[in-house]
Amino acid sequence: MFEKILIANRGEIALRVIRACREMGIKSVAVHSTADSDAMHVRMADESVCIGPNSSAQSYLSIPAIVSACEISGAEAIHPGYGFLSENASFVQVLEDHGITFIGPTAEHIRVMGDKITAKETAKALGIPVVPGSEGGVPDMAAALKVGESFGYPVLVKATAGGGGRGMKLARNAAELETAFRTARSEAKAAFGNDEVYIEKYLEKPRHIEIQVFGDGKGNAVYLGERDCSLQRRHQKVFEEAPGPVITPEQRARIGKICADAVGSINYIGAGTIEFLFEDGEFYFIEMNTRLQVEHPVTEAIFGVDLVREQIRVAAGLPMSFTQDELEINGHAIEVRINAEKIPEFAPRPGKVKMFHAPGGLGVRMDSALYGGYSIPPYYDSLIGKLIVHGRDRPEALARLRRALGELIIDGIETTVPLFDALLDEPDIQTGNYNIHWLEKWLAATYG
Ligand code: MV4
Repeated sequence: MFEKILIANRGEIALRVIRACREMGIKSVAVHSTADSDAMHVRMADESVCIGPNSSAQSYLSIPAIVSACEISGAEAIHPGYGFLSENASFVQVLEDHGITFIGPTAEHIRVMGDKITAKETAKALGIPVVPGSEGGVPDMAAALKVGESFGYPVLVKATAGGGGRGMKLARNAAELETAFRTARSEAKAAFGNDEVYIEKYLEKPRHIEIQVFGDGKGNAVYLGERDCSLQRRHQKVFEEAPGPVITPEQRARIGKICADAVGSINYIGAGTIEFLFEDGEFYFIEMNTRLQVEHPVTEAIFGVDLVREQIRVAAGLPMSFTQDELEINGHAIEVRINAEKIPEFAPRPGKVKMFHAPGGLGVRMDSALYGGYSIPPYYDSLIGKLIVHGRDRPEALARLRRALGELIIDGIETTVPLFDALLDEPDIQTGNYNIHWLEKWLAATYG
């Protein structure tokens, strides 16, 4: 096992990894920008290294700065958290060249899944159901119109280099497709330096269901159920739950086995998430994320596993500490993302936190790097905490969420907490009756 791990991240996820290290008897090294000298992850780690100025590009995204910090501190492995360098194949390649272990998948698996066409082709070849659409990239307008003709409208034009909703254009007929194809191409060229696009049948009212998978890199892999992350605003998740409120045990077992067999067959190592659109009882692959996700705690809650500990174990060449047969769902978990933002615009509101009090009690987990007197810097993501509740069933989890939100105190800044108080009053949220469009529609109806 590693003696020392460097965490190439900040905020709550850096704390999450430090905590796993400490329980495993592994020393932790924090890295930080000058803006983060007083950040909690620096205080909580065993050691820390300043890696650059405020901007992410010169600190948390700087490969040379992070590799130097790793060599200076003598850490043998790097955990990337989520975001930043977590899905950067060249970073993983550089670490390999320096004899540093990346706690995550191989550069090759990251590369394949980072290109949305190769990801979809790979998924399809591995037996995962995909959204009907073009075979790979669509080279020109004539080919685009042919796809529209054969699958029927509406269709969605997506950028190969996109993902997370960036560079998508909807077309409800051939005339719209002419515009959509052209603009998708030029926007993709401008945003990603790659104008390749592909086309899919547009699903009107799906849910976003993602399957958590985990592999040991030696052909063994498991699935840990699904998360329903349909409640999003501008492709940012807001509220996530596990299990999915409308997924049956049979649907879960079927898609889960397909996903676990797929990642096992490619010797996938570590945590992965296979994202699907779910409509009328069918799953349609859209993307795979080759990292630990923000919302991983809801899966940890219902399965009683520590996913970061498992990531570290398999990176060190050890087996996973459970088999598929030992994994059983226990109750229901919900996560809400607390952002330093003013609703309803979701405008960033960094600033000084005068007082912070985290809720507690049975079935409550607060992952946050806040403390009273902390100044949230304006340079990074506005996520400042995740409140995760766990109950024996969904109604109990919802009641616990309302109770925990009542105990939470974040004074001095505006946050998304009032949004969750309002959401909990909604019958559709209470019954789980929502899809990927529900939140945006509700925000428009509620706040204008
Ligand atoms: C789709 C879709 C409908 N049909 N693909 C948006 C983010 C990216 N990961 C995939 N996205 C979508 N792809 C087809 N063929 C609708 C969306 C979509 C969406 C998906 C998940 C969660 C929220 C969403 C909000 C708008 C659109």
